[in-house]
Amino acid sequence: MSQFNSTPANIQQILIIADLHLVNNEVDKNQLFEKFCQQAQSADQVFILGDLFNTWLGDDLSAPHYAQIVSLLKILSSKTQVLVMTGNRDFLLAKEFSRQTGCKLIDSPYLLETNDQQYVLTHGDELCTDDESYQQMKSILQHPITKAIFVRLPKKWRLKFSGQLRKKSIEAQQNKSSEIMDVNPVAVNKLMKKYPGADLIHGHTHRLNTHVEQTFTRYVLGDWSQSQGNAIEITDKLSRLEIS
Ligand SMILES: [Mn+2]
Repeated sequence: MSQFNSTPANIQQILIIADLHLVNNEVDKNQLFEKFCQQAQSADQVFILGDLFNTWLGDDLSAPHYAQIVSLLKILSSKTQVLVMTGNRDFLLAKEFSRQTGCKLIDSPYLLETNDQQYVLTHGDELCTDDESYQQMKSILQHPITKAIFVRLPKKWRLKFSGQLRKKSIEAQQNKSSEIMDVNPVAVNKLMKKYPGADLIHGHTHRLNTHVEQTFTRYVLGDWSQSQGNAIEITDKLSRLEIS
């Protein structure tokens, strides 16, 4: 579902990140995120475009597991508006996460309107249409009925199931060419036709780059390593930030 969101005229700075794939015991990356959160307190809006967490198996199970990150988000959202889109790793983020962190969950695609420009924000995996087996799997796993059943399963089962799924996904990726796992230009054009004049910002592919197309620009966010993160900053113009 599309959302139309006017950003108030007094917005000075918007920060956008994606694909941190935070893991509870990866101390360095968590510290990098903490550093980002401190810098981001002075922003007017912060967008997280999916896969903030490496896995999210339901708010009841994962919120306590990621207690440190949850508290960082809570502090950040007390200073600025934090808008979170789910990715393919953390698509089970839900109401209780939102309540505990003060972050607002947003649907994809999200139309961000500033005074100067419109941006379509999305995680990006739905644009990887060449990867048919992935899309098939996604339509099953992220179906509202599947999600409703999964979050009600005993915690032990959920942990076991996600471990098996992860193993399968790693195996599947090894047999796919790198083109298949990138966005499909036809899918991108189809999306952008609905938003004439807007530019696109997405993550998921971990291929940090800026692609100037005929009618729009596609900004791809990169993933975060243990020693370096990246963000897009929108003020009266768009620029890239490095977090290290
Ligand atoms: Mn992803």
